[in-house]
Amino acid sequence: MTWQATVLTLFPTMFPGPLGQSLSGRALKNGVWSCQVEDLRLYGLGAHRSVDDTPFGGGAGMVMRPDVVDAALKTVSVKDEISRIYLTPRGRPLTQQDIQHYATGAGVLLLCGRFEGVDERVLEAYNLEQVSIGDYVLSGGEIAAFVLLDACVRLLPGVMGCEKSSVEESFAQGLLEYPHYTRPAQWKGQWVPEVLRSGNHEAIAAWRQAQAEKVTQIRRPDLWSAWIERNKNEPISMCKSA
Ligand code: 6GU
Repeated sequence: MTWQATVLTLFPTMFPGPLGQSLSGRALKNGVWSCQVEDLRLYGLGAHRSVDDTPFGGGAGMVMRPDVVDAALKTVSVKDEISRIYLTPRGRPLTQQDIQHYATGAGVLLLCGRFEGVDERVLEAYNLEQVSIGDYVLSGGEIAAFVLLDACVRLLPGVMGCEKSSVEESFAQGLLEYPHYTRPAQWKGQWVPEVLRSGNHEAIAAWRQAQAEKVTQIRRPDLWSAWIERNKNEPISMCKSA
């Protein structure tokens, strides 16, 4: 069963772009996922295939017309059960939990806006989920679409191999990851922490857990508070991993 990505964009040649490389590229070739791209320009109006217009109420920029976006959404054929998403800095922040939800579903339909945005009425009419990838503004939804798709595709069965369990990595348990080291054991006078060379797997797991907690506390007080809250009923060690 192929995981189905459908992207509606004014820049169809951008896709699959970086996702045609490396692990996601191989998975695409192997039919683990598909990337159907729909050119919004084809639904534009008049001789110039116009897709946008000036905002009611005035102000800077252009807004994508609801009739144009509607025509495109009506035409694309996707399974009923896929998530329909509009990528926008006004959306709810995307989390690893969302990614796991999308990746375990049948696929996603992604509407990429350009200009100032898309007319609100068509977003409501199709009840699109509105999702943002962070608190900064991109010039369009396409790069956000790459981010969302990359994060999903790497979780699809067979894509990542067993390099790393997706259970162990950052955010899966709500903490940032512990630091990594490889050879040489001493580099520019700095040793790899002794415990990691000890062969004591229990001690290594405990050290990594402590490091994960420490770095989360320092860099992400928001994640740390949430983690404390979730684990406050865990007796003695809060170490649940390893
Ligand atoms: Cl999803 N789109 C755009 N244009 N800018 C963003 C974003 C999305 N997420 C954060 N900034």
